Amino acid sequence: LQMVIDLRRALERDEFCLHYQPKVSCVSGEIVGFEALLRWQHPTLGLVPPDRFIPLLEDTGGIIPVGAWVLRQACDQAVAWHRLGVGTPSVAVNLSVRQLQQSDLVALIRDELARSGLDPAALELEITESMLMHNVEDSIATLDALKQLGVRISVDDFGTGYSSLSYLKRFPLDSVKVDRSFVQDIVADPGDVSITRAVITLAHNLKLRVVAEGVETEAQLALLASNGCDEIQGYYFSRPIPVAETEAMLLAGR
Ligand code: G
Ligand code: G
Ligand code: NA
Ligand code: MN
Repeated sequence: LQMVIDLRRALERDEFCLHYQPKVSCVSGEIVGFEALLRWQHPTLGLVPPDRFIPLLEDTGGIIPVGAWVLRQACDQAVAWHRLGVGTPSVAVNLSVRQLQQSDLVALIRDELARSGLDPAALELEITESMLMHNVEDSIATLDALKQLGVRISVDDFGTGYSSLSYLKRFPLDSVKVDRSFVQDIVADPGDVSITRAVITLAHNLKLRVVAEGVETEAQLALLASNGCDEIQGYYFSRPIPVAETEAMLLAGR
């Protein structure tokens, strides 16, 4: 597969970049952080969407060096945001299951924090619910070690797996991201409102913040905010955008 060959060279050819999507406080309306999302600018195919190449990176093990690159870029970018003097937005990095199993993951993250000088509390690691459940005891051990670095940990795509929130109590978590499949129909579907409200209540009882993903309309935002959701992410506020636009957005105070 030509794409696998191209993907192997993409890192050294500097073809990856990160786009960033803001997370916004439901209370203040301010940007509290950005999620880093990997993009591949292929020399002839153009911008390849992540769902076409991230599974390939995971299968080939390429996600280990690329994931390290993402982490480095994201830490440096968060330091750059802080230097703008407009608050302290956090940066969220997605981890793949391979990275979570990587024996030197904790050392890698510790080293990147030290190298970049980023406040560990400004780095958030997003781990999907299904990844956590893949190997529970190992996940707990790794997350405990990561947590000791002072970083924050978020459960991504929450609600799509089989775990219950009470089960999640075993992991040292800071927030849950309600999957966008629940947010999508929240205005029309009372069932999805009930689920989301229950998730928010339980998460708060466990001292976890709640982020809703995929918010596209004002009506969705209003419903989430009135039910106590802490933060939102989605096209309603902004699509994932290139670095230069994040800086302009922060400087504009929006
Ligand atoms: O914007 P979007 O199409 O970028 O992202 C698609 C999927 O790719 C999401 O599920 C997201 O979690 C995943 N993804 C994006 N960037 C990264 C990354 O840097 N590492 C990993 N492991 N997954 C990523
Ligand atoms: O799995 P993860 O939560 O990391 O996925 C993030 C993905 O969701 C990215 O592909 C991103 O582009 C996409 N996304 C972000 N906001 C919205 C939104 O409001 N609507 C839709 N449909 N997708 C979104
Ligand atoms: Na994510
Ligand atoms: Mn998600």
